[in-house]
Amino acid sequence: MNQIIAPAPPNGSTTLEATGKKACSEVPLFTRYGQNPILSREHWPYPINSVFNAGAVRLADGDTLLLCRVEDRRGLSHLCAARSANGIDGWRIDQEPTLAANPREYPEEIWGIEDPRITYVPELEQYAVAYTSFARGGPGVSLALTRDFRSFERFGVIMPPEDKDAALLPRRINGYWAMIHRPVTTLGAHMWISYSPDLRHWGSHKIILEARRGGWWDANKIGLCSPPIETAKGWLTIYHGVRNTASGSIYRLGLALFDLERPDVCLQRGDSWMFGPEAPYERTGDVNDVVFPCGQTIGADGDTINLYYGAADSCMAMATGSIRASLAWLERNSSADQTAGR
Ligand code: BMA
Repeated sequence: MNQIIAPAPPNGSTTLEATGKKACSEVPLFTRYGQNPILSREHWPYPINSVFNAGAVRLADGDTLLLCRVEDRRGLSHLCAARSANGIDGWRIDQEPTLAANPREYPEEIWGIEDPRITYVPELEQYAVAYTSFARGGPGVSLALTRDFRSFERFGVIMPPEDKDAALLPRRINGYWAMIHRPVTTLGAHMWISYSPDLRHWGSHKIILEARRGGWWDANKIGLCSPPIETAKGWLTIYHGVRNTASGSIYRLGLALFDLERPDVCLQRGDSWMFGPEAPYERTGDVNDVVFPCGQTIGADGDTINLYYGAADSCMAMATGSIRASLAWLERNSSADQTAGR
């Protein structure tokens, strides 16, 4: 009988352990909720195709609100709110779209609105919802403010096509609002930051994180996932990276840390991905091999990350992680020269 024996590492070789680094598979940073998916089209009070890529927030009354991207049976998306006391089940779903495209007043939305990221802004005492508006020119970034997820003040498109994957930081930086977003330019599909005095006029654009190149998991395209989490060490940021393969794209998640007062400065960037499509509902759906978070809530302990993510563009799932563990993972798994693509 043939026996395959792994060769012993040569003397003096450097193992991952010896360098203090760990392969991503050894460190399950985020743990999937056992009864995923938490929301799918069967839950919906009206006929839809799919529900995915929800923004998330903990409301003042303690409820978790997911502002879900809902794709109707024309293939166009709108946003619909689902509320739950424990953020896992018992969802109370709005009986009709909460925020629907309004192409008459906002022609940039003729093909729908998608992928909201929610930021609570204490100075405004409102939630800022940055979402993708989709029309002939391609996807752009639109913004709305709301106090209650029932009525919205719409700002229209604030970053013209092609742009998406945007979230507002919760406070001004040196007097200016800051928005992270992902335009596609001749330079590629990288993450940028832009600043505004009034949330309407945006400038001082700068690349903050580049897609890597070649064989890397985050070659080709990257984009912000959920809004950055403010920690003592910096803005802890989950981003997605897209690897193009012969059988399609794989959407996986990485971590980066940006300076608190200079959010254009990347302090650390993980080399490996820390979460990717493995479960059946992530591997198979309308778009296979996609995990796509647009929001998280932080637990009462101030450390637990409840990460809400769209799976395979078909349903909503949840995984839990820890801010402390994520920062420690970044310490172990990042190397120098983090901003640039390699
Ligand atoms: C991205 C976005 C997401 C989607 C993903 C996978 O470009 O459009 O909404 O989940 O592709 O299809």
